[in-house]
Amino acid sequence: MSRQDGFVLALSGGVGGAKLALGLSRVLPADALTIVANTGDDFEHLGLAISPDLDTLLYTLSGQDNPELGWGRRGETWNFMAALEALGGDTWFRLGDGDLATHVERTRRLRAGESLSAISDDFRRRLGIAARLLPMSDDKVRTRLRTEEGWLDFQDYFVRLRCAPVICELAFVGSETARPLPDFIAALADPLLSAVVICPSNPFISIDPILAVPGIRAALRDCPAPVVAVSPIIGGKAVKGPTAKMMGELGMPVDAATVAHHYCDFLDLYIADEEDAAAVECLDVPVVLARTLMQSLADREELARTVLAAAARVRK
Ligand code: FO1
Repeated sequence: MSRQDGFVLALSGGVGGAKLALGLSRVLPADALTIVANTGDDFEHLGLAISPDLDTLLYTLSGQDNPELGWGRRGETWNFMAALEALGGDTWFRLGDGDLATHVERTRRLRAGESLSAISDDFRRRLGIAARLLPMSDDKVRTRLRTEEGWLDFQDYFVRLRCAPVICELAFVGSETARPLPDFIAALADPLLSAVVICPSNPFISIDPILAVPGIRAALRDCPAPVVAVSPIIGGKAVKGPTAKMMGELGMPVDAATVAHHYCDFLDLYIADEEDAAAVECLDVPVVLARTLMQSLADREELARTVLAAAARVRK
């Protein structure tokens, strides 16, 4: 199968999303996968433009991801951090020596006037990644969280404060005027599109910023291809990160069904873990149960095959 026989569009953010994106990239033909990355986590730090979810996908899809941390590069050294610490610099957001090259070069090229999408496409080609990798927009969108201590920028909440503050509300600053990447919107209406896969990412901080870009939610509702989401919840808990904590703080039931409800206006199929069979049995949307915990490469590929086979059976 090549792109002429159909292609898959995956929406991803964070570590869980990147795992399934890798599985999809290994079971699909080289040019049959396009991945859209959340950029709401992006921020400027130490004068550098940092795009964590794009970088997690770049490193994961090129086999350079750091399996212990879930972010940054494998075999990383931390000389820059040590030297910065000695100078009294800000080291709460850890930048490895190899990872630093990504931020320095991206910042240089953005300042030279290149778009985030053009830089991302060049980086993925240089890293030997066949899948297309698109930011959700070339315009700046920044996730902010209103907590009991006031509004926080995303990385302050997620890294500096380790997701401890209780959240009341999220905002995606800049989303109202952000333009979706033309290739992203075009893909959603492309007759060759065979499925849209919403990866098992945190719905609030990784997928909602993508859905907040004007036109995306409507394009998903009108999409000719099946839209399939994979639950990021297993056994009523998040595999990693603050998804379950955020659900509780936002007054939602902490279970796999909550995510399906969150996407209900455009979802055609929900892939939930076998452990959550009871939680999802009354959903309006069709459900396929699967083993969704991805610990090995084989798990990533197996879940990708399950998702694609289930999507192929959806009748729109
Ligand atoms: N996450 C942390 O918990 N601590 C860090 O020091 C940290 C540094 C970091 C550097 C580059 C990068 O691309 C990601 C990094 N992350 C770190 C993860 C990042 O905050 C998250 O990956 C996303 O923003 C949410 O998934």
